[in-house]
Amino acid sequence: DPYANEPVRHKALKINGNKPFCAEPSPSLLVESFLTPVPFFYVRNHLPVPEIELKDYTLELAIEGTTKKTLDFKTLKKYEKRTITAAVMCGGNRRSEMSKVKQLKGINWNVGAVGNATWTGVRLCDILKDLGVNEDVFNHIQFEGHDLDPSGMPYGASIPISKAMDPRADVILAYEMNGEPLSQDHGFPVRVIVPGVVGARNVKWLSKINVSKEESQSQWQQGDYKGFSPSTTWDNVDFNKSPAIQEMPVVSAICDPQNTDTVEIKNGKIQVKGYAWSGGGRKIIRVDVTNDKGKTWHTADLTEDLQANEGRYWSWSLWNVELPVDKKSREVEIWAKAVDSSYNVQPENFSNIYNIRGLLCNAYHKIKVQLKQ
Ligand code: MTE
Ligand code: MO
Repeated sequence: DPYANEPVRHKALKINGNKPFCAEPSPSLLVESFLTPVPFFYVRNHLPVPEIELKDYTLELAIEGTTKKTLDFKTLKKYEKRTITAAVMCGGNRRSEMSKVKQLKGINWNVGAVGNATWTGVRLCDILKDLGVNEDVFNHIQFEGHDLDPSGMPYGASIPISKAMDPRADVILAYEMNGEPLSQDHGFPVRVIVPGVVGARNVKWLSKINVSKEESQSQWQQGDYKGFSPSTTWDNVDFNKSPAIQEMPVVSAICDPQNTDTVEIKNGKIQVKGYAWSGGGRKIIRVDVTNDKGKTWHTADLTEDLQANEGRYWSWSLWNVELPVDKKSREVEIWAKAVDSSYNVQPENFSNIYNIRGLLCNAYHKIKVQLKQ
């Protein structure tokens, strides 16, 4: 069993799949702190977790498949040390809500396939500059992981070279998460953090960087993590016709209370908390919440990364709001939607953004709670 030696995980994680391991924290736990503690940070593995000893770790640097350099961990750490705060979100986060529209394929994530952490490591742009990469000749930076499928093929993904070479894009080869060496599940000893970009490109257990004219040819870049029209079916889908997801759209979720909870009224109000985030470094400028199906919107208070600057809002924002409720009603329906700095807003419902893989699930979050009488 290739999964026989998997790491021990915290009991608070709700398991969505065991082999490979996929798990998320409860929504209320998720919004308890601005930085997600490592044991509660969602895990999305596609393959068995590789066991790597620091002394054996190597990172291969290649151009069009030809190895140019091999770095060991010590040599990698000689590049300037950088720390960023960034959320990582799976492309399938909130899939369980989209699956109510129509059947789809994928892990049944609730709202917890996201976490916010500090990441310390070296900048990818520094390594590529050192390698003498000419931005005009190549188009993509491909990554491979040390995790292998049964045929020996590694997990792989790629990002556009413009993203990889831009110092302000803050793409990091991270060796620490929240100030500690990476845990085994989150990519020990080195993973890529591509802030603002779908989780799938944040390759863990990084083994190789390949500079290329082409995208990664992996299944996860070519045959998965792409969006489609609601009318596309498994019979007529053509993966070649959709681009791979990179930057993520604006999203928010209500985390506390949760759907079907019973909540207490205090001074005629109920307290509602959640998170909001947008891809591409776009800032969350507002979160609107309603409990009368949009007749009245209440603006939430935001907790955001005060260190972030123009176009580099990689962290999520946490939000909270007090909603005035009518004591006579037993049930309240709550909706939340976020707005980002490009004035992108979330779509109102899932039916018009449904896709067969259940990705980019960013419609209004809608829950129903009971009022404690
Ligand atoms: N990297 C490798 N090597 N193998 C993987 O299975 N999963 C990807 C990405 N990087 C994956 C990977 C996906 S789809 C996501 S959402 C994130 O890692 C999850 O990161 P986390 O487990 O640290 O939360
Ligand atoms: Mo993912």
